[in-house]
Amino acid sequence: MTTPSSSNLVRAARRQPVDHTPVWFMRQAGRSLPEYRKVREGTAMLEACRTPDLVTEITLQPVRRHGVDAAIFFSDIVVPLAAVGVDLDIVPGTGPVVAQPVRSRADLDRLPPLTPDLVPDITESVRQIVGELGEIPLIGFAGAPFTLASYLVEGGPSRNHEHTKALMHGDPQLWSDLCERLAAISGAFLRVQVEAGASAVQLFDSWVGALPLADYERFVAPHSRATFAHLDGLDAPKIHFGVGTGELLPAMGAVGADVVGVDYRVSLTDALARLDGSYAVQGNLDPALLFAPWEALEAEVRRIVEEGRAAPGHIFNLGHGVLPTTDPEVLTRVVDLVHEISAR
Ligand code: 1CP
Repeated sequence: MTTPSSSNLVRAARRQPVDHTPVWFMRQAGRSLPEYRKVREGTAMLEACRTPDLVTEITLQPVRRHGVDAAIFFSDIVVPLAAVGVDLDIVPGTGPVVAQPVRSRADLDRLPPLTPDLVPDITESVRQIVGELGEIPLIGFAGAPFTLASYLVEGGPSRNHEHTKALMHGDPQLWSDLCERLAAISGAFLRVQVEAGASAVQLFDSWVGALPLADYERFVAPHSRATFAHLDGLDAPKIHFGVGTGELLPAMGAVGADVVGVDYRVSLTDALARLDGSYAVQGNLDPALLFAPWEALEAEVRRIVEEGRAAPGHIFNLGHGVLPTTDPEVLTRVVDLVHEISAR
């Protein structure tokens, strides 16, 4: 009998043999789905993330529709920050906006630890989802310290991360103390999800590709490692992903990941050479190619599945999230194609 922990997704993550290449999509739940837009009507994003029946429905929608090999928990990387009391909002069309940016030592007082009693709804949502999913695994997730810090320090989405980099280099001790708190918060958020039944986790360091390797090693890696260490003793493989991280792939694997996410700027073949066979990989179709004619898209999917055969484990995904205007029928067709051409 298949269980979530013996599913193709978990097996690929553990570099074990699979029946077919497992596939899921970052941001598979969300605005590309009419059924998502319908149930979200009239509910703000952060409120939706804290309402178990809504979280359950939205998490399951892409599984029902596309037949993907995993669900990803419907939430946001800033949910645990809001849960510890940070005054922030997710503004439609913009993203997370923080009322008072974190830039001084006194600001750290606004980042107390995340204890499970602050997020009973997360436990309830995960349990409910896992009950509905049966043999399909649920991926829990959190934001990595650098990416969370970038929202807190900048006050919102940022192109250049100038305040973040200025703080990192200008006051390394404050930076380190900030990231230590964020690692504890994110680590606790991951742990709550796994203890409630998530079968794997993904740590998103979406914007860390903005850093050179030396800065990554010095200012980021210890804190991402500390985040993953919160899962010690639990049996859930760890996926680590960021955008534009071609130069950082081995360093990102080394913080404790089982699977390294690869964006579309680096081929899986090149990524595998850089990773030296030590990790499974996830990726890496350019989300913009979902808008190309089917023949062109099909050729790319085939190429990626083919390149993934050389990996010790391959989870098919996009190189970043589904764009909101994507035709969801194309996503379903990609799932079917990946399953068909990778069947063993
Ligand atoms: O009202 C809405 O529908 C808001 C759009 C939206 C959605 C659907 C946001 C705001 N977040 C989410 C859900 C979400 N966020 C998921 C859902 C699960 C799934 O994949 O199906 C996940 C995994 C996230 C994680 C997240 N939030 C990341 C990491 C992933 C990535 O895309 O790199 C990041 C960077 C965020 C911040 C965020 N939240 C929302 C937006 C628009 C953004 C990005 C803003 C920016 O450009 O900085």
